[in-house]
Amino acid sequence: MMHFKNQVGPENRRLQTCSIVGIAAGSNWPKVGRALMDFSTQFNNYVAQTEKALGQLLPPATTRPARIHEAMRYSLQAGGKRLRPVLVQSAAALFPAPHHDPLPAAVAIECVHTYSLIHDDLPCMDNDDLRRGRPTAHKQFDEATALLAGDALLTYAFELLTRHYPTEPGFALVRELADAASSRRLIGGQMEDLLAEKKSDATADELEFIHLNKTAAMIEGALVLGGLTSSSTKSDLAALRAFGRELGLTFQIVDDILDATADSATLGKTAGKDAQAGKTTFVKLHGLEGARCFAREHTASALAALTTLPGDTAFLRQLVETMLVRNH
Ligand code: GRG
Repeated sequence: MMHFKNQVGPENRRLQTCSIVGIAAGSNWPKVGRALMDFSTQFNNYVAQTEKALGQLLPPATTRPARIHEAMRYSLQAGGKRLRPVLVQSAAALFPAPHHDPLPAAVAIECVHTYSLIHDDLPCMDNDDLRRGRPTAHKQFDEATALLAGDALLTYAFELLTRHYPTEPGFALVRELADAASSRRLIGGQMEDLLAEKKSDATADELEFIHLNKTAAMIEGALVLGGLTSSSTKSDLAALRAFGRELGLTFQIVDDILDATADSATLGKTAGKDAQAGKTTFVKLHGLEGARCFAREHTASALAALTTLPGDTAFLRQLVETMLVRNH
């Protein structure tokens, strides 16, 4: 039985009864050859813009005290999918000019995301040795430096927003990012995750809270930041948020599936940790096939949310379809 709250309409109810044959079932991904090329070129383009902006917008590694600035750059420039910066840029691109430059907002959210990864890896939390294919920040430096680098990245994100958007839309951007990273959302999701881990029999409701906040909040936030740097309306922002919520849930369910099925080298982080820790995940609650079915269901909801947005949504459509079949 599927306990995860159904967020959507009739299309999803159809998917709840889908015959599950594999993670790509129901997706038209393999059929989109040419579009796939365009999508990956565009994705790589957004990533390249992000890398360039990171290099330019972060304090130089030589800034005194060099150790903290080296640690900030070490974790931030270690790669990663750059999903959130890509979402900021692709959401902004939906709307007609004039635009504010979305890149400082893209870098700001990547700073907050990276802070959360550094802190999540600390011995007092997940105690992990590997992140983005490299030793975690506390392994490479030391615990105190890693803690401070995370703190510094979080603070720096807001400095960036106020410096690059001193008038409009600075206030709205700060508020959106603060909300996504807050004790009700990112930190709240992490807190419930830690509590759930201790009892290792979390309910579907607890799992929903954790994923909506620990994972989906920052994905929603990225899309809304992009919309705010552009000429979006209130209803566009609501649609971006709805899309982000469903994309975030798809992303997390696939993350749970990968943790159970992929190897550490492919993931660039330690695989199989969830089962080892007896953690409640979509896979534990619903089994691999049930989790795959849910991932397809939330993909369908994300695609439905896109239909109310203006502009060319092909990139975001392909992104959610790619998320469903990603292998890392
Ligand atoms: C410490 C406040 C605080 C929060 C930690 C990020 C996080 C919350 C925990 C990491 C574990 C986890 C599975 C989080 C869910 C969100 C998620 C899948 C993060 C990883 O994001 P990716 O895959 O990472 O986009 P890269 O490295 O590609 O940027």
